[in-house]
Amino acid sequence: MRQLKILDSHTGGEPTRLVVSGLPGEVFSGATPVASRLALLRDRHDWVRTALCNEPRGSEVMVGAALVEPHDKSCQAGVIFFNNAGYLGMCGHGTIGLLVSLAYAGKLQPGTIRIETPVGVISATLHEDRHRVTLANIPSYRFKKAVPVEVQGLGKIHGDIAWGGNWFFLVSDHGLAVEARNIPALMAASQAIQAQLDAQGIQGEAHLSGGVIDHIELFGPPTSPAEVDSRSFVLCPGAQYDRSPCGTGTSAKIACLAADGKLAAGGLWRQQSVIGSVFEASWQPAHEAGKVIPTITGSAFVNAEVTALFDAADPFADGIR
Ligand code: PYC
Repeated sequence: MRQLKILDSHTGGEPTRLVVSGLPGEVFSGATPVASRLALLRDRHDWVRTALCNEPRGSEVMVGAALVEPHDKSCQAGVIFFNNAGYLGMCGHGTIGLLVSLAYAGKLQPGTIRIETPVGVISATLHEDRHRVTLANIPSYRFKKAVPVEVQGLGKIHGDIAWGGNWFFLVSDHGLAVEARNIPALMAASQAIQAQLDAQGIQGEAHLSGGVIDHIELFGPPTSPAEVDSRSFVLCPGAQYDRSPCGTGTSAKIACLAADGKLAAGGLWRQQSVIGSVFEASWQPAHEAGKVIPTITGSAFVNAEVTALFDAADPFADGIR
């Protein structure tokens, strides 16, 4: 019987389901770059994603992570992230979950490792408490500022288009309270914005993940300005919202703050999620002009160690597709 060994964790409330063994050999093997193995996973072995992120074993809130050998010899690990809708370029909360899960499994000691992702090499540091992780993301940047979009129910809103490992549309003038009790309205508004971006062909740069903007961020004032700088709701692909402040989304935010001169290199930004969890963020200049290297710090906790079983007689062993 096919089996996948899994460690589940959550980072600020957002789950990560890490496949630690059982992947198809051609996906796991470091013979080719991680970016090309994302294509192999998607085109030949998509059952891994659907089995873990779709019902009945998973759900639309689940983010999966396939731990693979790196091809880049400077790296100690490779990872491919996915969810119920498809594949992600990078995932910040998932990287934090990855390191904490590896530590739980006895495969990682506190310290820094380099990780090959489909969109570039990142580094990540496991702190001494084995829950806290700081990741240095891929070069992030703002592509366009204050793009106007007419959205039914919201009127004319404006969004920045920024890359933080996925493409984001960052909106502040939506007029909604960014609070947990308002999640249904935030979902509806962000999905309406997403639909307009799709309808009008508003995109990021095509050479990065095809340019498709598939994350919408709605910002609001923090509940406690002494403790955090901003609160956000993040719509992810697959019609779910991020329970964490979203690592790649916070990277996109940092890139916009840096571009606007609102956050100096090395300055601290505390981004709060709609459910109240917090990432601490900062940035350093990247080698490429106009880009920054965001650093994101958060904590994760392992909450299940599971063997996924695939009974040949089960019509939904690979998930409901
Ligand atoms: O933390 O980068 C992130 C993320 C992306 C999608 C869900 N979480």
